[in-house]
Amino acid sequence: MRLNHLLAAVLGIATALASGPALAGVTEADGDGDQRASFAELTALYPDLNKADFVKIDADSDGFVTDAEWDTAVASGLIDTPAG
Ligand SMILES: [Ca+2]
Ligand SMILES: [Ca+2]
Repeated sequence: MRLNHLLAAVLGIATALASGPALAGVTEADGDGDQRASFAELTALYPDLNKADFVKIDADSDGFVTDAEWDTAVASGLIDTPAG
């Protein structure tokens, strides 16, 4: 059904818009859609990110960064957000 595809696309855009203003962060980096960003996914988007910083961002040390962890890291100044 075409309509379902269109609806899914619209919902996807709405979700992306609602996820935050300046910084998409985890959502943008999440290549496999599991709502978490692995080190590989994050470095694909932020090549300057090093493992030490990733470990700091990954507050519960499960090897993935969630939106909450990312927001906390941004709020605490751990992540240098790109200017703009
Ligand atoms: Ca992912
Ligand atoms: Ca984590």
